[in-house]
Amino acid sequence: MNNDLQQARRALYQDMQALHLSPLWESLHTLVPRQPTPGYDAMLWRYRDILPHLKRAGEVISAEEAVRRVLILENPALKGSASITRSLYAGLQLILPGEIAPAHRHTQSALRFIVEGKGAYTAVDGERTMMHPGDFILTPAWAWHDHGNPGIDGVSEPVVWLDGLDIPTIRFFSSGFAENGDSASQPIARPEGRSFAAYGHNMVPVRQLHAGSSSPIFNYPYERSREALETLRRQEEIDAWLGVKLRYVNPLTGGAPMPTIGACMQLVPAGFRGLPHRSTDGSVYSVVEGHGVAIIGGRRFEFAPRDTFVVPSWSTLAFETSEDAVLFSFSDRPVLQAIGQLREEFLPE
Ligand code: 1HN
Repeated sequence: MNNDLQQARRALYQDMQALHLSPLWESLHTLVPRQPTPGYDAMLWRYRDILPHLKRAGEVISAEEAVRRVLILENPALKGSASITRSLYAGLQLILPGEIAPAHRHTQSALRFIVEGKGAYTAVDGERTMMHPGDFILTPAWAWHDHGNPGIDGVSEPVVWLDGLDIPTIRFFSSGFAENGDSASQPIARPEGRSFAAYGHNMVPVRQLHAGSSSPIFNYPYERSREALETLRRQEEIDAWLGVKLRYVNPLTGGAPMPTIGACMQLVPAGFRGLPHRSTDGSVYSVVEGHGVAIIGGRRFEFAPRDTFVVPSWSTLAFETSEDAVLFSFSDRPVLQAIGQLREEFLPE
């Protein structure tokens, strides 16, 4: 290109700046990439490394003062944004015996995946549920929620869970609202176990059907998910990419439990040498049982129980295990599905 033309272009861009105009032709290729460029990293957080810091947080701030005592798992490439992927937030929350995390609600949808400890409950829209390791618990958008740790059966111990929220998604849409409750613990309107009895057994009430866009089940107990995986692994061929993998569903729709977040539980049997797969949803994994390796975009991440790792959009993922491993995962899949952006590939090697 001749010098005059180059100068004329630069001058044009310069003069356009004052009017907040910019030339598409200079950025077209990055705006419309040939394939996803996630712009965030694959990463694994070892529970063993996090726990001492979580314990220290328990010494320096109460749940009451913190409102939520959480260490955010922030993607190193998205520093300062409280994001683990571009659309999702994750953090590890600690509640000590006797503490209450006060009632509030917000338009962000949340999930809790219980990592360690017992004796804590969460209350969601008037119903409490005790939390056990491996339970998948929902706090749908705009549902009142508070947590407490009164202990159970004479056991009084710290309880830790993984929070997953659609905070970056809601920030993207500028649609966030929040309010605090009148009291620390919300009033209880229904006995514990009501929603699971009504919706958790492949049956739904004939009258007074739950309304709303999230699942009426708000605790999917680990006991049930684990048993299902165990039965299937004994009876069925193991998928060469995934092992045995089940998706959590809203029993009223068959779709995802919440509009913005999908979740799965999978069993990867001992000695598995999985084939790689990839999809356009960015996923966060929490290891429930077992040791193994997650090979993400060709990099090996050794995992142990209670570790968390993130698999960016369109990065390949393959598993290798030395023992049975059980993995919980959540992602923005329902959003991608709703807007026609979900693509996945199961690769031959
Ligand atoms: C929240 O409400 C909880 O209720 C946890 O436990 C983490 C992160 C950002 C905004 C709200 C909870 C959160 C949160």
